Amino acid sequence: NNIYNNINDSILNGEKLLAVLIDPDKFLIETTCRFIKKVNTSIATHIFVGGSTVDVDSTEILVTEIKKYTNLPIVLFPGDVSQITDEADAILFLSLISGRNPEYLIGKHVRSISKLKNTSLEVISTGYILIESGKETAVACVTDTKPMLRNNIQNIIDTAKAGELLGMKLMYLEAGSGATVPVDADIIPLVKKNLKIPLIVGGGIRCKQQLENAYNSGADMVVIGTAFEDDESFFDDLK
Ligand code: 1GP
Repeated sequence: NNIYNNINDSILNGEKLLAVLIDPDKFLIETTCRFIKKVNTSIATHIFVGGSTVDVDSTEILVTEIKKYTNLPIVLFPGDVSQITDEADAILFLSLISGRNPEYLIGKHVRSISKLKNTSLEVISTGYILIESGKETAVACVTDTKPMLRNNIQNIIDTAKAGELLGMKLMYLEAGSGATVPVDADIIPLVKKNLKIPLIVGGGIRCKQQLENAYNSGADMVVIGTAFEDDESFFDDLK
């Protein structure tokens, strides 16, 4: 349980964590060396790999390539069973607890076991909560679920707590990749206050101020993908 334990240790030491999300579907493999060198010299602590729709095998090919250039932990953030590869260090075993689609609550998980049991991946049970963000995101579309309403904060708090009581080890508040607005800074502290497990926040974070807002409101880890994909100089802005 190295990766999970390290996350907890970092939080106990008052550190904030940043995961760079690489979506194999949007990433040019030829740019891996240059991109990962940027990641290595940035404040990033983790590399997440995954996406809502990814070609079979492209995750494994990309993770193998990324590993050549970094010692940072590589964590799968899979949208589907086909994205599981033993080349990574860990997998967020995500259950989309904001939705009511059984496939994303437990269905795909059952089908992943024949693959997972043959890997040495560290499996980290993660509650995944999609929150409305101003436009329909790929994750809502692919999972055929509705995001939780931003103004129904008590429902979001209770959903996160229910996930924790079910034994989930991380809780992830997601606005969706490329979201117009990130998860509301009013929601994050209220969810955090009610949880004992680490809180991840992602979706729509595009500038240093939004990153700091998420940390200051209680996010232990922030996930950023699109802003780095669009402009690699964002790594330098965060120094
Ligand atoms: C998506 O939370 C992640 O699952 C990252 O979102 O691409 O908007 O940074 P962005």
